Amino acid sequence: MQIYKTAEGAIIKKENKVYVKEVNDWDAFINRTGLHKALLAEIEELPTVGDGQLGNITEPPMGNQEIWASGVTYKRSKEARMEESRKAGGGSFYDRVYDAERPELFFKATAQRTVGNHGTVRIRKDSHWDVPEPELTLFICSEGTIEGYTVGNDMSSRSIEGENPLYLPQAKTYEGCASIGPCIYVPEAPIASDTKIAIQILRGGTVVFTGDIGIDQMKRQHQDLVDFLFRECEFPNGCFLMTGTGIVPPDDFSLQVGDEVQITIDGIGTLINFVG
Ligand code: DO4
Ligand code: MG
Repeated sequence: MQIYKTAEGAIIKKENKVYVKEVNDWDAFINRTGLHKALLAEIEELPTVGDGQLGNITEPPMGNQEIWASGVTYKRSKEARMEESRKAGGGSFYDRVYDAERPELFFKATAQRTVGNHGTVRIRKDSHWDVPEPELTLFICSEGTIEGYTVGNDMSSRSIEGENPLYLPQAKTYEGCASIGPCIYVPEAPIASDTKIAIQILRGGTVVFTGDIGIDQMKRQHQDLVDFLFRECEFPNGCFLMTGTGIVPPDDFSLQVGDEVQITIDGIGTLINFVG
């Protein structure tokens, strides 16, 4: 099942049927343990509509949740970051966190700094080397259980993070630094381990970068990341957690204003963003 957020409430898609539901409180609507089961019971009563409008939905599927992110969970991320920070002496920190029991977790964004499908993500004006990071993103309810999945774009400044790893919060968090959407995928069982993440970057209509990776290449388990995040933080509305990137473009690539970023994850859909 997929749930989309609209100005009026929610659109719920189950197989080839599309249901509409008035929702006044999105936080309460998604923050439920056993969300799949609860939605199954609710859709019985709901009117159905055509699926024509799904592609036009632009709201990120979030309310007052925070977005957190995990880092260096794929080998490619470890290697790219060791290389970009070598001159600054940061090389071995990424290596060590990749192998450590404690994962790298960082605060990414509030709703104010997040856009949805077809929204404009930004590159910082004081950065000259920027990439999107395509990441499977978990929705976790306040009880700490994974209830759904969405597509995430963890926009990152490689020049700022590479200058000094202590600049990570500035490389990662600024206006328009994150995108999630187009919906929350709420499966009956955890997402399939053969799920693929794919990215395409277009410049003036021409593809300038493509990449893909399977989520089975991730070093850590989703629930382990969640357990660390919930050790000393409470999330009264639940939260989103980006699970890290396994795709980093080559070092001579940087995003430019006007680029279009398309990230697709099996079962969820495609998140399209423009770079501003
Ligand atoms: O270590 C810095 C950030 C890592 C990250 O965002 C990722 O691996 O996706
Ligand atoms: Mg990332």
